[in-house]
Amino acid sequence: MAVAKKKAEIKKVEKKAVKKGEPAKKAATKVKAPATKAVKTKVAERRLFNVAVVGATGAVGTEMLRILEERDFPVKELKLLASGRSAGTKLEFRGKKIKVEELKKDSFKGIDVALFSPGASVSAIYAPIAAKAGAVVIDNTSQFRMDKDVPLVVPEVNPHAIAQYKKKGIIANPNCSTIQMVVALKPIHDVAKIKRVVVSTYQATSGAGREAMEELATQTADLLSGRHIEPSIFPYQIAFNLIPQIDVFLDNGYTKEEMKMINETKKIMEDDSIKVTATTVRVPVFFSHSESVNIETAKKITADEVRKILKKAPGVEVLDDPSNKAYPMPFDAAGCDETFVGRIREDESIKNGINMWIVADNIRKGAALNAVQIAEILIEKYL
Ligand code: NAP
Ligand code: 2RA
Repeated sequence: MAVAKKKAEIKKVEKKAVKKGEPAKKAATKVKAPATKAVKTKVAERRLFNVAVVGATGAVGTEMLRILEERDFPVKELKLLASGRSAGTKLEFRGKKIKVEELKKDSFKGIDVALFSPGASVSAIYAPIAAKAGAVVIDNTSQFRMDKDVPLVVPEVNPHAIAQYKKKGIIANPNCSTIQMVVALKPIHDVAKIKRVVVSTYQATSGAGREAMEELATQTADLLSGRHIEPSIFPYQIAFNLIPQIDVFLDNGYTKEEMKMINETKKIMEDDSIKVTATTVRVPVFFSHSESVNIETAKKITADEVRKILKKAPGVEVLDDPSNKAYPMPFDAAGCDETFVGRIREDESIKNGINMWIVADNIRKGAALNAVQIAEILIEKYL
């Protein structure tokens, strides 16, 4: 099973880095792996589509291939695109090796759906080219997220926004840390109206891409072997450390990652009145972002009511049994499709406050899975 394969892969990377002392897993908190039921959208009848994956060799791109295969997306031809650096390498899809091609202006002839994750500056140039060639682009980068003519979509929250894709032929996939937060917050907002959100994140190195994950592994091994390390992707040592900076600092003292969470939340929830403040932190974890989230609601809501609402919410799994030490952890969420929520409790310092802990696989729900879910709705309803 793909999830089991992914978990085995994670263990291999961690084992390589930390020769001893792999994190102990508690039986009580072990998340059951197969997970797509709640979030799987009905795929259209077997009409087949030509699909391009741009950034196919990256952390998000390779997961995209796994998810297209796992969810049996109706692919006719699959085109894999990356930079000239990895052109010619082969990636596997449905048991066949497909050659990666260099991204060029004429790469999109005959493509119906183009899944982009090559970085914002590349999407800025090539997403409009792909759209002009007739493909609908689903872009994982930050390039178009706040463009008023581009819908920013989380299928569990605002699937109706997909209809707006016709303006530019582009649909934006939100930032990973935003996606998992709004999946959990929207059902609460619908019942109790969220006035304010205070979020602190604990973001995995995979959020910064393939090379960033490798940096954590290499640094860990080097430090344990007494070798000198030189940070390259991250501004400081990431192994055995935390870095309270993700992306660049802006004039207001926030980082770009923090402002993404603030602005994207309002756009996806379609409510500019929600006040959001964020602190985003990189942690030495390979997969899954974790978030401590405090909300203040207009209407009083109890912790039990929140649990009940979230148990019914699409894409959410409540894992909240403190007496059995059951709460979500990044190690367990890796390879899963759900957004896990635990540590749900009333904030005793304010009248209408709730604290919670939200964990999801940033490469899956935070990127590739969300994009493929959008593609499923797109082909079912609009193409
Ligand atoms: P990554 O592992 O560094 O992969 C980048 C991919 O883009 C590689 O396939 C790379 O190809 C390709 N690429 C780079 N420059 C290119 C160019 N000039 N032309 C064509 N392809 C090019 O990064 P990632 O984590 O997959 O992230 C990719 C994008 O998705 C970023 O914008 C990121 O912000 C966004 N995103 C990431 C996550 C996450 O959790 N990782 C979540 C949401 C959104 P080569 O192999 O040829 O270098
Ligand atoms: C990160 N959310 O974790 C950002 C970009 N994927 O670095």
